[in-house]
Amino acid sequence: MIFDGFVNQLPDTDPTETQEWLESLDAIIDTHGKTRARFLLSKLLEHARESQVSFPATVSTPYINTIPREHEPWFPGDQYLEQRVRAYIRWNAAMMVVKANKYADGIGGHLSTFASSAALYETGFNHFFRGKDDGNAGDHVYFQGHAAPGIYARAYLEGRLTETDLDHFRREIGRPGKGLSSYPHPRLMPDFWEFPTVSMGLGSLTALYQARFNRYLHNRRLDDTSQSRVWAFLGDGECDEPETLGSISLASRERLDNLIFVVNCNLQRLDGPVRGNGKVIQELEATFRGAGWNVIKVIWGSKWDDLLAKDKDGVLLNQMNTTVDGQFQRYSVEDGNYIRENFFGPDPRLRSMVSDLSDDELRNLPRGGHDYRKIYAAYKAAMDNLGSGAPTVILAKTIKGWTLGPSVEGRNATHQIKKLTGDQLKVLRDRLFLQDELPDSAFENDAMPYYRPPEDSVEYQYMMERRRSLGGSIPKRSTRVRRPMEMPDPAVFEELNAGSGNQSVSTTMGFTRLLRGLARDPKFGERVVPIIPDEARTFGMDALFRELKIYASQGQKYQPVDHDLLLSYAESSDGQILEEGITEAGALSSFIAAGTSYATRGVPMVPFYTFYSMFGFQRVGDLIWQAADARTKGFLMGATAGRTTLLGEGLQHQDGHSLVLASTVPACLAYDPAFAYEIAAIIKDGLRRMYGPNPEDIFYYLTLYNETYPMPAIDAHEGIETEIVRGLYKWQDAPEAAVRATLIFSGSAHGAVREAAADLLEHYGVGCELWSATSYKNLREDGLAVERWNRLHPDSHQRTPLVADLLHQAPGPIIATTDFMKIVPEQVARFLPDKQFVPLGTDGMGRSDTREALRRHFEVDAAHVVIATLAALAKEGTVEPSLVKEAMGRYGVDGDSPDPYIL
Ligand SMILES: Cc1ncc(C[n+]2csc(CCOP(=O)(O)OP(=O)(O)O)c2C)c(N)n1
Ligand SMILES: [Mg+2]
Repeated sequence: MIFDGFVNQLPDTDPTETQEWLESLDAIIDTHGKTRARFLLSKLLEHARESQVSFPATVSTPYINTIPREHEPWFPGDQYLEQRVRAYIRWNAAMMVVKANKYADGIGGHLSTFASSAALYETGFNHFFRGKDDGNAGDHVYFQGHAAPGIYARAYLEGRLTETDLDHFRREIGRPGKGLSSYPHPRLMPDFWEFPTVSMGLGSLTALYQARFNRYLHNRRLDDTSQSRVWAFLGDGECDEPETLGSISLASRERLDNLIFVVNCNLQRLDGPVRGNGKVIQELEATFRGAGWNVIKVIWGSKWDDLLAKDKDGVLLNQMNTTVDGQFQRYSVEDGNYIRENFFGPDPRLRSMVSDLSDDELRNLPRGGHDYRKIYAAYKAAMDNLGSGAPTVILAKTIKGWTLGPSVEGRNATHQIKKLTGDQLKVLRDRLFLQDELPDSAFENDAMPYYRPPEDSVEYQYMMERRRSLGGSIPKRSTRVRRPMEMPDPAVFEELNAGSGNQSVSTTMGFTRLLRGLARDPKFGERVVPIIPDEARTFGMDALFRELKIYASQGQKYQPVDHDLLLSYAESSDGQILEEGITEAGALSSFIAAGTSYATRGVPMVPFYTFYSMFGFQRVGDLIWQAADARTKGFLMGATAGRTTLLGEGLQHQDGHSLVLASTVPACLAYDPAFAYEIAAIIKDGLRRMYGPNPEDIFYYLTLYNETYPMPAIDAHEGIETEIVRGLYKWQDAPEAAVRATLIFSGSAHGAVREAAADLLEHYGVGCELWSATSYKNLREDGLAVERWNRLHPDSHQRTPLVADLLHQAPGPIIATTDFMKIVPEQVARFLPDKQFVPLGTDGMGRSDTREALRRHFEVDAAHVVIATLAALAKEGTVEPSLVKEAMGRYGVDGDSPDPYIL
């Protein structure tokens, strides 16, 4: 179809020959019909490709297996033993969910996802997935989140988990690290799960970038990743998430033949069919093929091969091609007679094809995704694909809830079914041929038995031998360091401590300087991973292009337009910068891959991901949550921060709430530095906490502003760096004055606050003490911890929150000004009950205007700090209330101007 009208434009060098070919085709259509004509054309294309006649790939193929029976490799496993092991795992996976819901009604869990994908996983476990016990990093396997029970069930069979552990599926409290979390969560089971996947779409996206990051490490000669494959197991419903398919073209562009997606196409999602009126496998095939992937369809089990071989007229193929998924789902729940009448029935040629099959045989014609030989062939082809440059997707057709019995299998409600009655359990047992292992007596007194084969059984021995030969059990998370990292020379931070003298610079520029310094460090430098989503010029980071180079797996095949400039656009296959283009989701996935490299590869790396702060927590908040789950380390740098500092950009660019959102992520330390030396102290301490002795699995969020001003030098007294990182420190004592107040600033708000302090002294005789609040999040978390401790230790000496301790002697009312929402400083107000605490912030939606106008609009400029301070002093009775009015007059503030919060 893609050739419509295309050949017309090309000269025909031999029209007679062309005419002969066309007439031959017409003759075929007339005598043998369109099906035959289509077959011959496909054959021609196939032949052309074999003869190296390059031809654009067609995006879809018939609804049959990509790998024909005659090309299937020899299956090296023991089919019987694998089937037994699979039956045990199926049983235990179902049992743990059913049991969990019996003892805690409503606790949830999923039976049907794993039931449909057991063979997909087990073929991987027995023959492909590489572990880490041989000292290498192994494969990276992203398990479909809802299939977790099956993965636990195998770990139980292998002796990694006990029955008590299984009984604690979804009952984690009180068993730190030992309860079984609902889904793959490294945060909760740090020795087991490696990759969080359950927020649909994020597993596939992060897997893709993991495969890319492996290549980055390899090309930069930091780790040999050539043996590691990335396997990502996805649901077909999950493919509707934009994150799932949104980056697949990157995988082919980057030639990620180390990446294998396995899509479990059970044709159902939670509520019902994924594509009742269409064919999801065909749709996905076209999408992935169009994006340059190697697509392997595993649709039909072996028993269909005989039928297809008999399909001389193409009627079966036609029926396969034209039956929609909703109807296939119907066939999965109906008996053999229904299938005979409706699928094979309408056409006598089709009907006769299956005349020798009984109804039961018809009903049991398996889907390809339940046929281990077909799966093995597909996985092997994906492995052999290494070197082709194309990533592989395996589209495996399955039945949701397979083997779980007629009340569950293929039902629309199957995803939500969590309970099975005693009778249903016996049906499952019989279906899995476990009568010997689990006789009726095993179910007496409502018992719910697990089954584990004895260690001297051939099944157990076989299963363990398979894993041993593949490098040990998985999933297994390890923090064993394979390539230790050295910390940077502390001198690199000194430069920022000196300040900028009279030169006006921004904190963004200060950070860029530090980043360059860190990357230049002879030992530590190679571990720095600067990540930017097409915004380097905005942040003034383009200066790093030439020096650090942009990572480009293919190198630079062109002469850049700015080649003669000092700061030209320089790409290189061993470049250090990940210039991601316009994809915050992709950039964050790189952040996760780099920031978990200490565990996934045993090679600590330090990502610095710098982005438009508005397009961070707000845009890709779920990925940031996932980063926390994955125990990612590194620095998120929210540049162009603030709702008034970023002038002119307006409503959808000016960020006044990323710090609020950051406060929702426990593993994230959030800072709002005002000065370059604060950034230096925070990053220095962050590196120590994340990568030093006793490392913590945390990451940092720092705001960076683009407003320039002379950076003050650090007040280099003993302990200043500790004061900065704890969240609040005194920046300037109050001058001698009769009336005094305390002004706190953070980030770019320091300008208005310092100006206000000067005005307050000059015009109103108020002396202000100035404090810099680098992290209200830290202060609040400390306050909450102290409050909790006091509540639970009523007999002990009661502790004081840090913020109360620090501000104990701060004079007068406290006015806290931020370029973020008022709720940011307000986080600590409750811990200062004896103080009048007035937050000034930028609540409301953004506007396009100058900094000055914006600060006046949001009432965070010097005038409003003065007014708020005088109002608070008046409330305390320290100054005359009339002073407030006087100040409003001085600054031209209209008391009846609209509230900026109003839309
Ligand atoms: C982002 C997100 N949205 C919704 C859900 C809730 N959810 C869990 S499983 C599921 C259906 C999954 O269907 P599919 O991807 O086809 O997987 P299957 O279980 O059929 O293999 C949904 C909607 C989720 N986990 N993540
Ligand atoms: Mg599905």
